[in-house]
Amino acid sequence: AKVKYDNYAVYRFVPQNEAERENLLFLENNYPGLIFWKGVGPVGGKVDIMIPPHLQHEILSGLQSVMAVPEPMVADVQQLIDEEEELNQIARAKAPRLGWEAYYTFDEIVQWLDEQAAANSDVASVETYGESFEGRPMKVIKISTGGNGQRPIIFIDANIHAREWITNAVATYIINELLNGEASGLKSLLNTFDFHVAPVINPDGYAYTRTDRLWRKTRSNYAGGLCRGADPNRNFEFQWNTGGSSAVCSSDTYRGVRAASEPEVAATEAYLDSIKDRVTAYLSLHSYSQLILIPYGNNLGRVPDHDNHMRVGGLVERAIASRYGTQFTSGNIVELLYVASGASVDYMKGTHDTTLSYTFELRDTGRYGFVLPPTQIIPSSLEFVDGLIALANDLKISY
Ligand code: VAL
Repeated sequence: AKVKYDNYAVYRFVPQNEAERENLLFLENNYPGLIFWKGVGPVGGKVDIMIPPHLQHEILSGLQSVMAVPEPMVADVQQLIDEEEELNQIARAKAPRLGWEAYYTFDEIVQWLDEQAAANSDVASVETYGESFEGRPMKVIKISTGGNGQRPIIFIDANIHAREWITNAVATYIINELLNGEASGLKSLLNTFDFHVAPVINPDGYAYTRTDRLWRKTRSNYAGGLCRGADPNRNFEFQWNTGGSSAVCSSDTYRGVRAASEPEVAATEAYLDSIKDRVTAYLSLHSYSQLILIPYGNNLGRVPDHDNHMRVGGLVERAIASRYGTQFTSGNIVELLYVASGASVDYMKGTHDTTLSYTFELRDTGRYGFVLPPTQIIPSSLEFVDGLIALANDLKISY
């Protein structure tokens, strides 16, 4: 049966001082019934907490005595989910084949990926580089118009977090533009770069979001099946378990029993290792918050080329805003969000010194959060492509 979120509400808190921050942190660490849409970061940072109806009185009246409690940002999460589902079904009835007016399932996405490679076999191929815990294929499409396997690679991963549906849709949009886009500014980048795009790197989690729309992690078994899954973006090898991840297997940020314990992470690391010297930009797609995030996510401070990441981030911000005015903000992960170790972007920066390594938090800023209506897929994709072109054009100067 589907997991339902009737009358679950999302509240946004902004701690004004360390004491308020500690209160929220206490909730994050001690109330497994709360689902943090956005975890606790610095004083002044937004914290979005989904509270089930049976806990609302207890949590809110407790908080009220120590800090301001706002109106809910989302009053009934199930209503958002139902609306998304309805829009999705209408769009799918009109266009059953994969497109960008609806969200598609894991099986549909990989089938489409294979079809694209077959139809464009002169420039594209799909590699199955691993298998998920439940046996689903880990697939990456590689697009290259020449250069004998020497060109620098722009690598895009998406949907490492299962509920962030917009990310696989933007990833397939990019693939489609690279292969079939007519007047697309993306296509000409293929004279300089190869693109490797892995649109769903958490296949089991994504499949499971058909049952639980807000599932985040993988689906491996822990504690004899009492817990399912680890957070794959807390499970990468570089400085694993150095802050911002949980040792509790039921937590949404559970780091796993060891680095790369998740087969999806081990396989992705191995694939990345095999192309490491050619990857010039690593872009990890997440949602939501409209951020362009710079490693590292643990508390070790700034990467040596932080300033270059900020400079390029600024170019990307402006390119994104030029389409609809959507505001993205660039900055370090810890500064703009929260501490998090074991992310894919840290792995690429820290282990392979990839020139540009970013996490993109796509739309929106919280009105819909993870449950972004499918009508926003095309605008999200168009503005992201504008940003991607700006990023690649800047990189191009060095090739
Ligand atoms: N937001 C991402 C996550 O929570 C990264 C940037 C840390 O995994």
